[in-house]
Amino acid sequence: MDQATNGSTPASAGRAARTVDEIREAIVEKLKYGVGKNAITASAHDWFFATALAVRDEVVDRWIESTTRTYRDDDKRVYYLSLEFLIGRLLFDAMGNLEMTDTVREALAGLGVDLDMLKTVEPDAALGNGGLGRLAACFMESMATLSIAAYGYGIRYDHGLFRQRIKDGWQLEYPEDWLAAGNPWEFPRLEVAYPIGFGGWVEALNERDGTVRHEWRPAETVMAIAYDTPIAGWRGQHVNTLRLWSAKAPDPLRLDAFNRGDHVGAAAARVKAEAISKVLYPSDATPAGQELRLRQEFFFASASLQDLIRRHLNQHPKLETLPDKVAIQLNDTHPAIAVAELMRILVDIHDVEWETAWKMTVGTFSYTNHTLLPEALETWPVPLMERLLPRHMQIIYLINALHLDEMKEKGEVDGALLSALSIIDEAGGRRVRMGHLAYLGSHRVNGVSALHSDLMKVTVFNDLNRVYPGRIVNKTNGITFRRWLYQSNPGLTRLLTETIGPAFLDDASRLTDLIPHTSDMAFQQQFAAVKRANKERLARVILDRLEIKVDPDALFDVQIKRIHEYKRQLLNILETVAVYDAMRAQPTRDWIPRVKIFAGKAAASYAQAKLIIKLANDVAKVVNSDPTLRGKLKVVFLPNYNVSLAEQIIPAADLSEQISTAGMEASGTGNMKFGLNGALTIGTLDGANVEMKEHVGDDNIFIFGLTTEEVAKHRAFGIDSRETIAKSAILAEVLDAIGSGVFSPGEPDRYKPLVDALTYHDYFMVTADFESYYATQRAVFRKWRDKAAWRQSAALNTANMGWFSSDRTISEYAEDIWNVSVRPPHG
Ligand code: GPQ
Repeated sequence: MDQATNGSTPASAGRAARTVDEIREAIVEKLKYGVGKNAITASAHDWFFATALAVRDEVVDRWIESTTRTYRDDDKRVYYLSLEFLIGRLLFDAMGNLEMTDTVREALAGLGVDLDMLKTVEPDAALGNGGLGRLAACFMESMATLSIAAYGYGIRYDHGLFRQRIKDGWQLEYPEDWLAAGNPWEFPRLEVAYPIGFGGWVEALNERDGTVRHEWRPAETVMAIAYDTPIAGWRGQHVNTLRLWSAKAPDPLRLDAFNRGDHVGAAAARVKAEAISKVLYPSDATPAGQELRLRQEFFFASASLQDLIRRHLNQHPKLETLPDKVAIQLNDTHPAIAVAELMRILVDIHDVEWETAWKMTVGTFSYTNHTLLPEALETWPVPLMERLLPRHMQIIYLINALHLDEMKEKGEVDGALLSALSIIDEAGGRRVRMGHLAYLGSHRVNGVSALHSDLMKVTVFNDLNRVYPGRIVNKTNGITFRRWLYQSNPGLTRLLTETIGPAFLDDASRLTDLIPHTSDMAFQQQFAAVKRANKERLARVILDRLEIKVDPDALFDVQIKRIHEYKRQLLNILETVAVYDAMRAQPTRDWIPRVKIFAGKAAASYAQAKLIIKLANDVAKVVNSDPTLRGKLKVVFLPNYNVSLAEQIIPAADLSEQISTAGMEASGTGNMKFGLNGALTIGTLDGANVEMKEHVGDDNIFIFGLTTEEVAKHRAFGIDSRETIAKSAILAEVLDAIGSGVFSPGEPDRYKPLVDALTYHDYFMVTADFESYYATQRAVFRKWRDKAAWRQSAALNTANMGWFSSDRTISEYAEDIWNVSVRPPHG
């Protein structure tokens, strides 16, 4: 791919690129002195490690340069605080961005080692659940690409998102162990350690000048230890740091207990302290789980603030310049406690006067909201906050009192309005609304698509938006094209470079240069050949993993994402069953061969979502073994969905399913990845689908279903759908089949919870949208039959997806929110 980008071996950042011989030598040296092996004893993993270390050296040179430059130029720094970074594998990211993939491949080939085999050895860093975490990873890459001096701050979980196995169609969760064989990318900074307090009490000290100073005396302390991973931008022109915190007990052992023979008890305090960075998203089904989650949030927020303030004071005499030199982005409310923690640090530790401190805080923070779903909006019980973070609770009360006083002064006297504006939710047990805290503590609050940002203003933040107008802005999400096009689809990247030249590699908006070519038959054929090759590759993966044979000429219809009722995998399954019924009824019609591909994880405690996975697998079992279909329909559920699997599936997709209930998907980012790789979208007018439709044009996207307003009306009217079902013969037959055990022989009641939910309280409007979805799927087929029309639309999706580059998104954050300048990459 590097050769495709440039023709000759490129020289990044003004340095001479390493030759094949030099890289080979470097790898062999790393194998010997970094890993302690030689070519005879080395395993695949050893080769991976040696290669990663050799590549890492190249990154580190640029990393140190970038850090030095930032310091020298006194650049403003951006801190992205996120409880999730779903970064996936890093070897191809680093090699690709340093434009050394082909060189490394050749160097390894000379040693008899296959680079593509090494790729599969690297574990997937799954420090995130889904879109929110992957967005943070794309943003890290784009911030480096645009030479923004940025740090990612998060938690170094020992165990990322669980590994999913499908047994008899059911999801089983197993611990994931990404660090088991070591991590070549990280630099432990054991000396960068901050104490993080929990519990205890607050001491009020009377000062001589009559004021009162508060000092928090925590009962418990956990140390936060830094681990740094360099993140290189495109063409290696800038490298940033992802700093992840690991929890460590201040004392390794209670020696007295150990000597008494209590060998387990001696380690108890340590186990409790270190639980903080043990696992991503501990289940919050229990009070202990909830408390651990809050401890995680405070742990990483406090460590990050201590670290960035130390860095600021190292370089600047005054703390007051913080908002000029530092921007902190809160990725959802998970780090929102940082608002109170910064106030504590400023007021209690650095003696900054309250009002000044508050202005500094608001000037420094901004907050991104990623959902309107009420159950996902974080609130913490006041008693828990008081026990775990007593000083922060006081500070939150004071922020709230001053805020409500100001509102009263402005003439807001209505009790109901004031309680809506309050940080404390008084209804049903007192709770702290973290969204309100984040909103008040930020100068900008953003949504992640135009529709979502608009809805924020009329739903969750309706009242706050009225009293603080102009604070909410929109920043439609984006994806990094380096991973989601250049790396994952080298065939298409090569074709694009040959067709329109390499300008789009640095400036995604130049993809529109492709538009005139999309009607050219020869180009269409080349475009289709790339897709076909990607589909053959995916067909092999499916055969290897599931022993299911799929036809690469079939329409690959794909829905891959977290399993959730609002994302409506169920709607897709219902349509699959409808097609199955139709095929069985008329087996000799000229059915278009189709493969339905699903992948995704359900939260371990989400029973309904796990049942949807089981249904997809049960339908697959029945459909795939039915000889009357003659292979014209196949259903595939690929287990253990993760970033690497997405990289294999997306380039092979023809149809992208983005079918959430309108108003419920904040943005979606998978939708953009599919469009970029030349899949057509079937989707609702939800999240960023709305903007994708504007960019690709109505003829190149399949839109169906209720709009947000219609969903609201329907819900107000009632969600009993018996009448809707009765009106649709197809839907009635499908539900009857599922409800009577066609897919669960021997256990006809297995799917009763799903069928009942759809029939009596269809909150997600699956039945209401079924007919429209079914009809639109037929329109998909009509277009598919017209090869030229389909190919042109597919290519137009690629051509018009440039705006959805995360470089565009990050440029907007830089200008409107962070007030930093960007330096685009250049070849
Ligand atoms: N999102 Cl609140 C998550 O992945 N996890 C979360 O906890 C929340 C949101 C997603 C959201 O559902 C998608 O629509 C967005 O595209 C994505 O965040 C990034 O903004």
